Amino acid sequence: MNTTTKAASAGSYFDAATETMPRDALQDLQFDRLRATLRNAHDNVELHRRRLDQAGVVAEEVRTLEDLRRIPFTYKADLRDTYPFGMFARPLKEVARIHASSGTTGKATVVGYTQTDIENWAALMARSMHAAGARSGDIIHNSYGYGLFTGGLGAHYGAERLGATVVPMSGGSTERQIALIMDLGANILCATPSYTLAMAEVAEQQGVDLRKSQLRVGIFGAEPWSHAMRVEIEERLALKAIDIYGLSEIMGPGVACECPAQAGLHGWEDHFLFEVLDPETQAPVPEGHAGELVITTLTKQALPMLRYRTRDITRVTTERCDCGRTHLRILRITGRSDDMLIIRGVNVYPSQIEAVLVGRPMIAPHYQLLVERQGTLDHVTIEVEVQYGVDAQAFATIARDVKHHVKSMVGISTDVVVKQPGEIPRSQGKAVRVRDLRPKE
Ligand code: DLL
Repeated sequence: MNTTTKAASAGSYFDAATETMPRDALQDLQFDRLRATLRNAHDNVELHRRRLDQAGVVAEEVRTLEDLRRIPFTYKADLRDTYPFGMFARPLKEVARIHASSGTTGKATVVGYTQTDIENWAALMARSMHAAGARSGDIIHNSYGYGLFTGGLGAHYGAERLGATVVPMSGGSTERQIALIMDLGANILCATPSYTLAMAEVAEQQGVDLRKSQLRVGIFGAEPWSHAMRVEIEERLALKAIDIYGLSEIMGPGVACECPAQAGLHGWEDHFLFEVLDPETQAPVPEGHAGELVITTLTKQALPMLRYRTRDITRVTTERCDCGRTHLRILRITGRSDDMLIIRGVNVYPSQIEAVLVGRPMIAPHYQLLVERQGTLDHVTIEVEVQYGVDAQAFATIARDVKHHVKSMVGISTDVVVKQPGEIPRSQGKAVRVRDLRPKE
């Protein structure tokens, strides 16, 4: 019987034996599972076999971090090149479910799960939700999109496993969402942070005070969000806003999740091996320094991933958390390296600009960045929206204020366009923050 099953039969999703395991024991477990993963990948996936053989990596001999670093990387492009099922380590008759992420260019990335993968995923989502503060008996309103996106079904199975009552709402129909949150007495909200703010806005227009709902915890993720956004959400909904991370190539939501200490997301190291590397040199960065998160799956059957280059930029710490959990903490994902803008030599993530905008007087927490090429230089226009009731005479002052603060806090010169309430498109899932109009090279 594995530990998660034990936890399930005990009716609790705090699995102390696993979640507070001493780090050396955790590392031993990781290397045992890594060898099994390497065997699975080597024996069942052509692409992995070729690369591992070329690099001379033999599963049985991988025992140290140096050995780990000899394992070749896997990229999103590998999934596209082997579309749709070329990286599956199991025949389709053993694949119980498919998910896919659309991606901005070309083909979707298709991922697959055996029944055991789905059970592990549900258990990790239940663990994440429990860490966030959700409990058996809670009513969980799930606004993550159902369908090929992993958010909806991932949270759904986790909530059921936790022993909660799920309201499988999906995204959209915002007015109805709000009525159901109020009428059914949801305690936990699962949604993207941007859609949560869109819901808060509609609720205010309807004269509904979400602060008076039964909501206690929000489990928010699937997109980068700043501390300022967290403060805004916590104020407008009167709940504790918890950050959850995941990606379909690795599993879906529940790869990492915050506990109420809100001091980083516990990355579940019994199922995943995390590295933070300098994206250019590929060398490990010292603990606490920013780099690209690289993840190896340790228990996935249908789609084992070796050193997957997530493109997500973050920092990690292995210091023990106040909650007692020993699993490392991923500190807020700043953004994806693909989303990084280089504005006159300064590297900028949209979330850095968000941190300046959200919470500023007179503007609403909805924005878009327009990036254009002017001659040889990149140029950013920030589109912000005023709060309801702000007089048009204030627009020029707001624009000056935003421009000044972005310059002094992020270090880039921008143009600022101030828009009327409702003019910036609202998200129903992942927000589109950047409109990149630069010519494609
Ligand atoms: O977004 C899975 C998910 C669903 C996570 C619901 C959390 C909640 P994908 O669609 O494959 O999967 O997108 C994964 O989204 O590589 C990050 O760039 C970004 N992302 C996910 N969670 C966070 C987060 C889901 N908490 C990509 N903070 C990832 C910042 C996040 N970025």
